[in-house]
Amino acid sequence: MLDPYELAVKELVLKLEHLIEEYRLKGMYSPIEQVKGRVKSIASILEKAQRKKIPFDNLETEMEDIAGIRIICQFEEDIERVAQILRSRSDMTVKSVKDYLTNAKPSGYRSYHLIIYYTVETVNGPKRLQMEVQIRTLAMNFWATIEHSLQYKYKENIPEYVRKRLSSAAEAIGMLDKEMSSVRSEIIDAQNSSHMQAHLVVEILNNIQNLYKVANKRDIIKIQDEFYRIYAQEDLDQLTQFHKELDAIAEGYRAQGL
Ligand code: 0O2
Repeated sequence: MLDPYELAVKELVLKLEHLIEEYRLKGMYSPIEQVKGRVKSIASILEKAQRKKIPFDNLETEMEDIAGIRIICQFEEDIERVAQILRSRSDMTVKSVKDYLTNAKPSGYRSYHLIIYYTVETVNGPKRLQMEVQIRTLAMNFWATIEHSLQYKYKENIPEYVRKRLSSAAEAIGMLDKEMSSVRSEIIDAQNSSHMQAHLVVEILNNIQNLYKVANKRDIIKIQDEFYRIYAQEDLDQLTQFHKELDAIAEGYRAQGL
């Protein structure tokens, strides 16, 4: 029974990781920072079925989180953006939403959950499954991971003093997310510049490597030295300009070759 769920998790993680790559290759900020996925363990499925009195035959319809995807964002604003991206995708349909951002759980848990329908191809043809997608910030995830690990130890009976600490930690996490949001645009600018710089450097080095096949060695060494000089200045504009000039030089050699 769990096989199609394994496939669904693998597919969605791959697709969403590819989305992150696409944003980065285009020099754009990715609202998704990390993606994780899991199929619920059999022990956990049985425990939940017992707790919620779900008959075995109804597991697939009544247990919505047999397959789960967790999307981690840097900023709280990214969560809504990611939810929009998922809503607009043609490979899934949103069944329902649980907004624990505006309505945090009494424990302090905050996250945005979507239950989606997703179809996988199996040897018996297409199979439509339900999956739970949890979207939260890095900070919210930190809190939820720690709190979840305590649930294993204490089950329902987390001691009062620990519960209080967790509750104030949840408030601190909320404030941290707000603080980070207030400098979001500066952080995004800095991250975009650093991704763009890394991308430009790779392109320039590829160009120089290609020039080795066609240009004379003395010219290439001059170009290489110029690259080192500009690279050391850590100036994105100069690097962009150098990249353009190098493109023109490479084009010149290509034309000569024709
Ligand atoms: P797992 O796989 O161990 O994470 P529930 O009745 O609360 O068990 P329900 O009604 O199916 O679950 O939906 P809900 O409340 O949206 O919870 C679904 C999942 O959200 C949980 O999965 C957790 O992963 C996460 N979650 C919900 N509440 C909390 C919370 O207070 N703390 C933490 N850390 N996570 C929470 P499971 O079933 O616990 O399984």
